[in-house]
Formats: sequence, structure tokens, C-alpha cells
Amino acid sequence: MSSAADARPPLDRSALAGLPGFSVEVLDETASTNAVCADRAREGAPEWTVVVAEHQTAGRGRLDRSWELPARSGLAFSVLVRPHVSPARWGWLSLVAGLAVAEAIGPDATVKWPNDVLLGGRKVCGILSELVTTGSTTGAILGIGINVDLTSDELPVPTATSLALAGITISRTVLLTSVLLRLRHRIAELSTFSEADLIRAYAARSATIGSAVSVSMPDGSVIEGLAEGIDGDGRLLVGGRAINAGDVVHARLT
Ligand code: BT5
Repeated sequence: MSSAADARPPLDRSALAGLPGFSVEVLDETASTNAVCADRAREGAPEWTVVVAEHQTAGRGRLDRSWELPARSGLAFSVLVRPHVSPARWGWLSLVAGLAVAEAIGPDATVKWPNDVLLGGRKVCGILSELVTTGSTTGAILGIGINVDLTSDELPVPTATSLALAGITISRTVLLTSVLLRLRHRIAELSTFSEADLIRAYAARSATIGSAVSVSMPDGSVIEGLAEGIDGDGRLLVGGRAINAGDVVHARLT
């Protein structure tokens, strides 16, 4: 670890181990917390198993992109969930994970469909959700990366920011705890909320809805237009078309 990492306080392992209803495993270093969490799911780990790394050396983004975070400068963690909701509602998981992160960060954070959290228009958090099936049981791994106290020199891309650069000071342990509690609350709402309730809660934090967007699809086509809203399955509505999160290469707000 670099001297900068040494100067950064470690996660409070005993506080995290004592979090009721969660089983939190803190690793010093791993390639990807999503990969470890998927292994735990295959080993039969219970829902709300959480794997967090002080240093993630090969963090993954969507579509083989990478997620880079210096040691102890942020949060890199993955949560195993198995919500008892209809398959259509599973499409909401990464959206409500983004909501939970935005709420934990504070009123200035917005969600950019499908899987980013922004501060001042810059990306402070990325989410990678993956399904893992073991026998007849399917779970979702919600992988969340949050930039906490990266300096401007440490930002991996110019479109990124960190909480510290936005003037927000919070301990990583407190932030992780807050995200987990809000995530549990938001996922419970997938069972109790109507489609209209879900859409309303998401739209209230959305930086995307009402903006002109440009969405790149895997076949190379680009859909441009006004993001009119999202539908009951969490799909983005652009020019009358409903776009699935899984079909998006890039979504730009213009
Ligand atoms: C994401 O992908 O934003 C999902 C990132 C998920 C990371 C978490 S960390 C814990 C868990 N374990 C993993 O292995 N992954 C998850 P995507 O939308 O494809 O965005 C990736 C792009 O974001 C990269 O190509 C860069 O342009 C940019 N990027 C990389 N690192 C970043 C950072 N720290 N902050 C902001 N942007 C970043």
C-alpha cells in the first residue's frame, strides 16, 4: 500500500461485524468484490452477505470496463440479495441501489440512469449488478463503488469526482452502514410499492428524466431524444421507446 493509503483510516471491522441482519466480510485486498461475493453465493451464503475490500485491484465495470480506486480512498463492496419479487421487479435492483447510495450521500446527489450516482454532474459512484444462480436459487450481486476521499490527482477519469472534492466529509464505515440500511429499506419497498410509487421515488432523484440523452446500444445504434421517464419495469423511455438497462453501452446526458 502507498503512504497515502497508510494515512487513510481503515474500516472499523468490529462495527461492521456487529451490524444486525448483515454478514460483513472485510478483505484487505482482492481483485473484485463481486467475484468473491458470487463465490459466497455459490457456497450457499445467506442474503445480505456483504464483501468489502480495502483495496480492489481489478474492479469491474459493465461490459468489461474497469473500476479504479486507490486503496482506502473509497468503498468497494458487493451485497448478495434474493428479493421475493416478480422477475420484472428485479430490473429495479440497480436503480434502487443507486437511490440508496444517493440518499446516504445527501440531498445534492442524483441518480443517472441506469447505474451511476452523480454529484455536481460528475460520477461519484458506479454500480454493477450481476445474477448468480445456484441450483434452483437465483441471487443478485449488487456491486457498488463510491469515491470517498480521492484527491483530484487520484481521479481515474475527468468525469469522476469524490465526496471530499464536493466538500462532503464522512467516514467510510458510517457511509457503508448508511448505504446498507437504506438499501435494505429500498429493496423491501420492491414488495410493497406500486409501480407508480417506485417511479415517483426514483424520479425525485433522477438527473436523467427530463434531460436530452444519447443512448448507445450494443449494435452500434444510438437513440437520441428527451428522457421522458421510466416505466414500471425501470426501463428508460426515450422518444416512445423503452430501453433496458442491460442493453445500454453508454447513456449520456446532453
Ligand atoms: C460502473 O461501470 O460504473 C460499475 C462500477 C462498479 C464497481 C463496483 S466496486 C465493487 C464491485 N466489485 C467490482 O468488481 N465492481 C463493483 P460502468 O458504467 O461500465 O463505468 C465504468 C467506467 O467508469 C470506466 O470505464 C471509467 O470511465 C469510469 N470509472 C472508472 N473508475 C471510476 C471511478 N473510481 N469513479 C468514476 N468513474 C470511474
